[in-house]
Parts: sequence; C-alpha cells; structure tokens
Amino acid sequence: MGRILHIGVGNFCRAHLADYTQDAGGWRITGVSLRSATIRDGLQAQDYRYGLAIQGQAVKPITVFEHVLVAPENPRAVLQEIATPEVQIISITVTEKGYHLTSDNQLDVADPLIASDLAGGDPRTVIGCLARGLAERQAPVTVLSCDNRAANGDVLRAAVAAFAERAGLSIDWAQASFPNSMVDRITPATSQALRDATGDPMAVPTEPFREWVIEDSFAGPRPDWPDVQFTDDVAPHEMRKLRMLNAAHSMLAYAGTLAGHTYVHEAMGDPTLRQAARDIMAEAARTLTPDMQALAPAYADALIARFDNPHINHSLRQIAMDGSQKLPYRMIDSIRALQGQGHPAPALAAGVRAWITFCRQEVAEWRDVQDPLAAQIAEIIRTGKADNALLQLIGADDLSQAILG
Ligand code: CS2
Repeated sequence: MGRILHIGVGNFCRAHLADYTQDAGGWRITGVSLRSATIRDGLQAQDYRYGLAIQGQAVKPITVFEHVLVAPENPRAVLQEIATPEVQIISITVTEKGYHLTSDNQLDVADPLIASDLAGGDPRTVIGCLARGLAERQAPVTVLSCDNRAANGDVLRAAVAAFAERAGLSIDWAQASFPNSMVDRITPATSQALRDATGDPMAVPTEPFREWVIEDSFAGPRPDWPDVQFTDDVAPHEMRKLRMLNAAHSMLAYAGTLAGHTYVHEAMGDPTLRQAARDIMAEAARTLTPDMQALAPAYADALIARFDNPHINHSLRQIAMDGSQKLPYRMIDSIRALQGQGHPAPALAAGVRAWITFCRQEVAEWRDVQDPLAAQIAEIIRTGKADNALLQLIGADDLSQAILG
C-alpha cells in the first residue's frame, strides 16, 4: 500500500489526482489544508468519502482519502508527514498564487507569508512547509506539482531551494525529484443544486474529460494511474494546454464578464467571444512544437466542445481570479514567442487588454479584484497610471506596443 501526501484539498485535486488514484487502487492519500478547516471538517463528517459527479455518469464514490491535516492546527504534524519515509509522493494543488513567485518565477521574498515562514514561524506556505519538512527527510521522495504553471516541477524545486538557502536548511537533493506535469479537467465549484441532488455536501462536479501528462522521473514507486502519459518532456504538452485552453479561458473570463455573462458556456454562445476564443487558440498554436501544431486543429475543436458543455456551470468570475499570476504563461509567453517569429498576436493582445479593462471596471465599481496583487492593481488604477503600469506588474511592459498598440 503506497501513501501520497497531498497539499491543497480543493475540488480540482478531488476530481483529478483522487479520481486517478481511486482507479489505480492500492494507494491512500493524506490531505493537507494549508489554511482553513472547512474541507477537513466536511470530509471528516463523512469518513473522508465523497461523490465525484462526472457529468453524464453515475456519481462515483471516492474512498482514497485517509484523513486531512489542517496546517494551522498542527504544523508539526505536516512537517512530520513530509519527512516520513512511508510517504513516497507529495503532490501539490495550491493554485498559481500558492507558489508565491515574482513575475519572473523567483521566490517572492517580499511576500508577507514567505517572509514570515523565513523568519522561522510555523510555516504557512507550501514552500516553507516543503523546505522545512524535506530538510528533516532521509528517504527518496517525489514532489509532484499538479498546478497550472509552466515548468511547475522546476519552478517548485527552485522556490524550495531558494527558501532553504535563505533559511540555512540543508536538503538531500539527490533523493528528491520534482517531475513537471500537465493536468487537465474542468472542475467548477460545488453548487447547492449538486449538494441537494446527491445528498452529499462534499460532492465535486466535473466533466468526463481528464488528461495528465507527467515527466517520468519518480524517485520511488508510483500508483498504476490509468491513461496517464509518462514522458521525458512535458513542456510541449503543457504549452499546448496552458496557451490554448487556459488562455482562451482567461480571455472568456474577462471579456465574458464585461459583456454580462456568468458562465463559460454562455460566453461561448456569444458569436464575437466564440470567434475570439478560436482566434486565441489559433495564434497560440503557432508557438507550439511541430508535433503539437499538427494536433492543434483537432485539439481546438475538442476545447470548443468542452467550453460549450451546458451542464458544467463554470463561473467566469472563478476563472478571472488571480489574473496577474495566470496571464504571464497563458498569454504573455505566446505573444513574446510570436513577436520573436515576426507574427502579430491581435487576439492574444485583445485578451490581455480585456484583463486590463476588467481590472479597471472592478476598481471603478469598488469591488475588490480577486488577485494577490489586488492592492497594487487598485493603486495603479486609482492614481490614474496608464495601462502600461499594469503590464509592468506582470512583467510584460516590453510588449507594450504589441499589446496596447
Ligand atoms: C481555469 C482552470 O480557473 C481557471 O483559471 O482556466 O482551472 C481550468 O479549468 C483548468 O486548468 C482545466 O484543466
């Protein structure tokens, strides 16, 4: 029986990693919540079991969770689990902002939570927990990032190393591997209607499609996950997914919300936005490797069909969150690559401008922008600075001409 320690027990991991691990059999998952006790309390009340409501299928019971630790209640227990040899895989879904990186992917030492973790308090970030836990560990371990960041394993390793160096911790790097991975499954928040229909307050809704491509560099055993693609190089796959799916998603989130829509499938019903999603995918496709470019037309068609799914009420505002963390590798990298090839990127540029307009509208209407850089965004807008200042915030002011014209 293998053991996974999973940090970040939101809906995505409960629809993706947990579903694959349920199918594999033979492995158990201990969850870690870095902040609140809500998910632990909910799952504990039902013996850590919940239903996965895969659209169009019977609700699937997921029974792989053993228990969930809540870091603020018992930080020491989390570090002990990270260090324990029986845990062979530490997997992570903490969303883009959970890595606390600057726009050029360096550990953000000015971030208050990172600064507090470095100062030696009980760790509150995934980076602080991993650095302090791995420093106590003597057995091989695979740390598997399952978040939508480019080169997610590489940037996680670099952030943990930067933290360890500053904190004077020594980690046995020869025993730790950080494979890159690409994850995909559209998983909205749980609605009250689903809770009522299933009688399960912890049920998770998701689409039938799922995809997982992982770099085959595990330090030890792994579950026999079905239909996972193991490969030497995840980058071509993650570029395909982040630059086509997630870029179009983000554009729909900003332009769709501005146009008064609530869900992705509604925005897709708007001919202008639908075409804009197609155009972003086509522009992004030109930046991919030749193999991926060959797959891109069929992949784009499949994405459009997934976005059209009227049974998945995927909120545009949920996707709109944390734009400063998402845009760099969803849109900016592609615009830069296209510029390097001498190609314009009008659809992607319009996507970035939709983010700017969205931020300006939120601030004008006195709503908080849901973003770790919300204070800086609001300050730029309230003090009347030009759009270029927002580009600068996400490390894209070199593309001012291409984006703002
Ligand atoms: C979405 C993603 O919330 C978002 O930013 O674009 O969560 C998206 O649904 C997943 O990456 C799909 O795999």
